[in-house]
Amino acid sequence: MSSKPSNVYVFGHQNPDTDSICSALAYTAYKKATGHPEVLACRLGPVNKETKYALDYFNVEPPKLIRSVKPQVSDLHFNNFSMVTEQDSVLTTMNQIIANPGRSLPVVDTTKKLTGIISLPDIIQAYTDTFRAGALKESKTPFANLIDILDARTIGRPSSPYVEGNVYANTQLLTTQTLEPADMIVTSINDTSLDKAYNSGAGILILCDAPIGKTPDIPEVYKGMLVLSEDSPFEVYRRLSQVIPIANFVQHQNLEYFLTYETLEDVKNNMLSSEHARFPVVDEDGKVLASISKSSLLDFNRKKVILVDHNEKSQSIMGIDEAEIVEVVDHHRIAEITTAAPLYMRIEPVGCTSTIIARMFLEKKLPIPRPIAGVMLSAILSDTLIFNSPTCTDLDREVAAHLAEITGVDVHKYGRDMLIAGSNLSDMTPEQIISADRKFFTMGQYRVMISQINTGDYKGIFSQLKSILSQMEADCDKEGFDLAILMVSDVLLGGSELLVTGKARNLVRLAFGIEDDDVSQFFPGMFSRKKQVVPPLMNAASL
Ligand SMILES: [Mn+2]
Repeated sequence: MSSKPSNVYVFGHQNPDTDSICSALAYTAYKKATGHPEVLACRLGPVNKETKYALDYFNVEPPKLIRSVKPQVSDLHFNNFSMVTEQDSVLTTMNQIIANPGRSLPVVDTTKKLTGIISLPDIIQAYTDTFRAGALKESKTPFANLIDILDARTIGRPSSPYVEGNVYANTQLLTTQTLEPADMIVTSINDTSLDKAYNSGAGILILCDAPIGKTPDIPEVYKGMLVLSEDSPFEVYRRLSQVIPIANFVQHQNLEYFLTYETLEDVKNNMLSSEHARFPVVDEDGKVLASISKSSLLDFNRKKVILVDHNEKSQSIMGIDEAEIVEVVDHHRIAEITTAAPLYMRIEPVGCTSTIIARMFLEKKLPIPRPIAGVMLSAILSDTLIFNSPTCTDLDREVAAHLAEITGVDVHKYGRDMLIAGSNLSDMTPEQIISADRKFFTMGQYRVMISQINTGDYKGIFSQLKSILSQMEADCDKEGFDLAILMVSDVLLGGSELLVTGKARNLVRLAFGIEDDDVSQFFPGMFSRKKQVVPPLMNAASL
């Protein structure tokens, strides 16, 4: 329908981190710069605090939040655009219904807004009603319908765009009868008592059996309008009952129609439970675009997607199986991807997707705008924990140095500020800090709870130390635990501070050498609860 190519959605994984958000933005910028205006940066979840810091810092709008790429009504190939207005005649409408499978048509106003639906059973009524003299007038029939359906020539003009008088046959008129100027007489040009019609006072004469190109002699007394038809009076009478507008037969209640954003899955289910066979499609402004039937649902465009920072469907968007993956740019393992058609894939064992995207800009010698350099740099600093992660490569460092030059930021200071913004403990309550990630263990005769929290600012914990410790103690008392430990892991300092409380303090002394009168201690290189905290405690508990 529209010539505008449909969107290609670019997004990272669910629960998006900074790389997923920033790489979607950066890759969209790259695609636009290489001649693909149809790409749209998206995200599958909320922007976390760290990412928000980065976007705000470089003044970049977050990508559009999307929930699903299931095919929608807007992805269908519409091919039936037939619709009528309430002014359209019964005959025109009937012909349109017959020409279009589905036995019904959308009825629209002059702005194409849906006003109702007309179906075959509704319109049949117009054919079975007996024709009365006042039928056209009562139905407010547009004069244009009459001229159109009689395929008539006219001499003179009607005084109103609507039929406002009665319709009579000349043969039924008494010689003495006087009609209104708005009245209409049907007769034949061969009628021997034509004078009676001309003198009746009626303002409109329908002259049947009128040969093409021949104008009848009009008596001077007649000042009205002539409607000339080649057909016989019998045929004209038959059609007159069909010139009335459909307005009175249109259904306005309980309309069944579909909106462009509904999924085809929902549409299919609704169609199955409906007694109708054809349904209008309405856009967000209420305008009718087309109409669809069950068979229309087979012909649709899959949504096109570009995955960044992930390639596993389980980490991707709802409906991914029904979409067309056109590209993947990622730095994770390849797990399970299968596609119907070949695609562009670029997977490199580097620390961050944005490292790959920045390299693509550089390979094509495309200038990198500062905000885009900023978000890519943020992604690299986030994914590599400011180059500290074992996944960080020389390429990440090289690319980051280049992006730092473009943005002019101090990489280490900026990175640290960003990580701290993302893991700011000062706006969390002690309860939130302890319960964010807590696991429970039974160790011999002891019951132990171990919480862990990651931060870029472990020192932030000390301002709340007392209230956190008393919360841990309260939890122990309430739930019958012998020991509570909180691991505050700081990726920048490369280790964890262990906060301990509870009556089984002897376990942490045996396992970690924390003396009974110390409430906390820092352990460089300690990050894993499972590998570095639990086993020594288990050993201590079994002594
Ligand atoms: Mn990543």
